[in-house]
Amino acid sequence: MKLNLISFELCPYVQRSIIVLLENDIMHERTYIDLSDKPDWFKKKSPLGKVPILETPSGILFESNVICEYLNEISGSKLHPDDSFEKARNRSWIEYGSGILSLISKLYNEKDEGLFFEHYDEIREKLDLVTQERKGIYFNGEKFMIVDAVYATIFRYFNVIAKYSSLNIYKLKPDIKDWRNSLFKRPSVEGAVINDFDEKLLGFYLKRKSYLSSLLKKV
Ligand SMILES: N[C@@H](CCC(=O)N[C@@H](CS)C(=O)NCC(=O)O)C(=O)O
Repeated sequence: MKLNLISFELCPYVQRSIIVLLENDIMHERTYIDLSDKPDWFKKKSPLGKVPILETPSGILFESNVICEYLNEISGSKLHPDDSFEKARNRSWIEYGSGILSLISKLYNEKDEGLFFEHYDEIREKLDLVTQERKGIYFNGEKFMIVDAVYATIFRYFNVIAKYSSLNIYKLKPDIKDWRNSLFKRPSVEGAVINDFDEKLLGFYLKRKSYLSSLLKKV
């Protein structure tokens, strides 16, 4: 079955889909587009004008959660717990992760120092809370699942901030750091982004001319 994921290099929702593709060894192609210059063919294919979209022989799918669920289902459903309550609980925390992604965009656009640290503390508290739900090296224990893919993409933002500034969200939070470290040992997580992702995300952060931009410098 031929699958093509329409992608954007820096998108965390694309990354979660790629992680699920890689975890399931699903053969696929990826077509990267520039969101600031969307091709006409993309506008016709994507009902929301957003990535990711998944082209399948049966048609187009959009919304990363739906794409991840579909990819998981066609591969034996191993990236969700079997138990209905646990599966629903995972989905709850996946939604929570998407909420954190919205806060992250507030964070990198914020110009005011005080408000920046308000967003930062809110994100740190939320990450602390979800980390307390973790039952082992991964969210559900010893098995990596979709919920882990979602948080890996969140941690990647803070890895880059810690690399290019003195702001390190993991410093006072060893549990969050442990989860991050377990996730970044997975080839799927490593392989979900382009080689020069860190530099490109740094460039994206710097362009915002926000408070975060002022903290970052190239090393
Ligand atoms: N809820 C959507 C969110 C996807 C999303 O926001 N994608 C962003 C890139 S990360 C996008 O395509 N934005 C459109 C734009 O920038 O014009 C999903 O989970 O797939």
